[in-house]
Amino acid sequence: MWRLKIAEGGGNPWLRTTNDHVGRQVWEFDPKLGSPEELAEIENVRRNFTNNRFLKKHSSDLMMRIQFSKENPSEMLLPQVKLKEMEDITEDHVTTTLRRAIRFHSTIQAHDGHWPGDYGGPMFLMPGLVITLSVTGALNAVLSKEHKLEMCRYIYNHQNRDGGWGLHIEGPSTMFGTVLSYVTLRLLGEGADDGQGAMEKGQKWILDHGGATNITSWGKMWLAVLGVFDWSGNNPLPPEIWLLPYALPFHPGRMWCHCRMVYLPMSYLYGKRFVGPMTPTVLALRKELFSVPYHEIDWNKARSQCAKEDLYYPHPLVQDLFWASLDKAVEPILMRWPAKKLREKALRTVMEHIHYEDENTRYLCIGPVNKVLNMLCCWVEDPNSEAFKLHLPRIHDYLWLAEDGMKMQGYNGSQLWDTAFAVQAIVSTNLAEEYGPTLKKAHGYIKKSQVLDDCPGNLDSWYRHISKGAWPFSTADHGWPISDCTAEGLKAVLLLSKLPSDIVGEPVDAKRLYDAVNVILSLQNSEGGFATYELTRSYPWLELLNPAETFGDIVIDYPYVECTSAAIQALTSFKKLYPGHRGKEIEQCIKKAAEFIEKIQAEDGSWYGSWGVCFTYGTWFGVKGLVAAGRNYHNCLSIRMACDFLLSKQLVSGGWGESYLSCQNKVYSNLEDKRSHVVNTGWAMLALIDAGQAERDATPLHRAARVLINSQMENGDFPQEEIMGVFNKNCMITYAAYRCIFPIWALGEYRSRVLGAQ
Ligand code: LAN
Repeated sequence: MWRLKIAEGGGNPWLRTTNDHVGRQVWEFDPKLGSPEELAEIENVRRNFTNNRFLKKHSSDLMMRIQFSKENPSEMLLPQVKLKEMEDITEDHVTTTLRRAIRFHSTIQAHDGHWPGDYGGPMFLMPGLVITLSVTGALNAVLSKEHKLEMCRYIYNHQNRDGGWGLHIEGPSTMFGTVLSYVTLRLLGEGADDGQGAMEKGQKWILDHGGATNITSWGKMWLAVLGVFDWSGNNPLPPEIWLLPYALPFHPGRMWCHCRMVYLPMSYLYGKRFVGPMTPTVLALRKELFSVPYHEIDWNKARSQCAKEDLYYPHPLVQDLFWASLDKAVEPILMRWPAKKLREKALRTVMEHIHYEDENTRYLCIGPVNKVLNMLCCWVEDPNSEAFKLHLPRIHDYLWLAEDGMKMQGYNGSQLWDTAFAVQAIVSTNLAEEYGPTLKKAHGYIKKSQVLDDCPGNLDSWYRHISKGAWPFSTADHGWPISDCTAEGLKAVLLLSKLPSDIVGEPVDAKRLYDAVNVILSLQNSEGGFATYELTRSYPWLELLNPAETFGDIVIDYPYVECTSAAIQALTSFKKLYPGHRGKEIEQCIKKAAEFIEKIQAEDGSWYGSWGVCFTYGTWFGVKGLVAAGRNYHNCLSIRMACDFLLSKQLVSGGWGESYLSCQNKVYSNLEDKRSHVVNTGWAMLALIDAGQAERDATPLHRAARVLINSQMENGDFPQEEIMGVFNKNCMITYAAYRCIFPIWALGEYRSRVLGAQ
């Protein structure tokens, strides 16, 4: 049976850690575990998922729930509340729902204090891992047959009816998703003819849509590495770009760190034209993926081809001209003596940056894409290197198991983020003292996850911002500082510091809070907004050079409403408790940040959320930031407009339900059949409560609270509905903990601020 292990390194000498692996979550298979009943229960949830997979594309994180319900059985359950149509909500209804919800949520807290959970969603991540493991010959050493079985299960479970696969689990089929999923299944041992028709349907989708020459640029790169696409069919990514002066606006050091960190190893592989070993599967794939014989493919044309299903950000003409000139004029020179010397130097520089990133994330790397690319580069540099060995055990940090199978996650987890939110949600209910042990453990997790030092060396030469005092999104070992994670972490510990320490544990040292404040202040851009990990270092026109057809807004780190609002909220809470520390600067910062938020509000009163779906998320942050900065319904037009906007989107049912299409199209879109969603309903309620809706007309809040109360399931959990996270405008990502956190938080505020319960 599979087991989720928390905060363990298993004594592996190739695992580095700064804090005893706190936050680490790894699934391991132990054939000795599991009674026949337990195994039958697991089979049952798997079967249910598969049978309903076209109706409900999102799994419900049941493997973890089954395990935790055994490890932390919940005490007596209070009776479930179901409100009848005409029945008024009483404080009792809300309190009972909250107690049941928090009790349930406490049973899925890990012993190190964080809330583990599924952070899957994108379908293009696992292929990179499997291709890397295949070409380095490490596939069988890293993945057991149970791993492979679960990975195949996952891919089959997410095949669309038309035979293709999407960019993410809920998306329509794309060439990127389909070719990479198909290739992954083949590398995991599936035949082109699997006997069930799934592989044939996948192949048919590919050929019907013009074959794999139509895959996106990232797909072309992966296929080239595997040996099923010629490197000349890829646009050039010369590593020499790293040798240019930083003053140039397109220097990679100025790019968004995720973009920079992905193109760094890609430029190494391109510069080397690395191709893995020819195997029978590789040769077979050359036949399966294209509609013309492999040797007849026009690679020069292939460079700029892309299926229309994949085109979210079509290359502007200037970009294609740029690639053509690099390909025809620059690259041929760089490949020959004497410029070849420069190439060698550039490749060495690139490798130095790769090693620096590996070392400073304990081989987790900033994300799943550069994790596997860096690992591959380390192997290409030296197959027997220590670096490669250090990479291997960290693969498991990215793999998650649910009833739909094993997936690769978008990060090594969302540990700190979910824990900081869960704390705020529980404290909002005014029932915090009933949940001392849960809060104390969570407090411990947040304390142990703060980043205590900057990266080593001269930060400028590594293009790194300071980290000391920051909170990461996942674990301290990952260690990349993020503006809003720092802010949410700080908000959570400040809230906890106001509760009795014998209940929630000792507060964080003031010195450490000052460090966090320092990080936040250092991340404000001159126009007042906050980006994600770093300051905005270049201009939006650089997006013209975004080569990734499936993603928007990836080239630079833009300021966002979420990050800016979180910074304001954290700084205002801090200022109240520590008025003497950098008071003037903090005040200035908040003022400019609030003005920025007002400036980026849309005409209809909404804010576009870039990291959650979408206008309900953005508007929650917009309102919350402005209210924290001292504005209110009466003195601020922005807040009034935001309330009108949210109220205009409330569904007849009383809830809100927003589709991922909002993100792509930047137009508010309801879920199909106008279904409501507990997470959107939570966000909208939180925004309205913050904006003082209760004083004007509490009816919309009562109606929304009713939806949340009635959605609660028998065991206190809430249902997993549609996917609620997003990145780069077009790719969705799972936030499994949100379905508990936001109903608790919204009902918590509703209880304490609308019903006025103490
Ligand atoms: C994340 C996860 C966390 C998220 C929040 C903190 C929630 C947000 O408020 C700021 C942006 C941030 C840090 C974020 C950025 C984009 C990430 C890193 C991700 C959504 C997780 C995965 C995604 C990453 C880019 C996926 C890899 C794909 C590439 C296109 C490189």
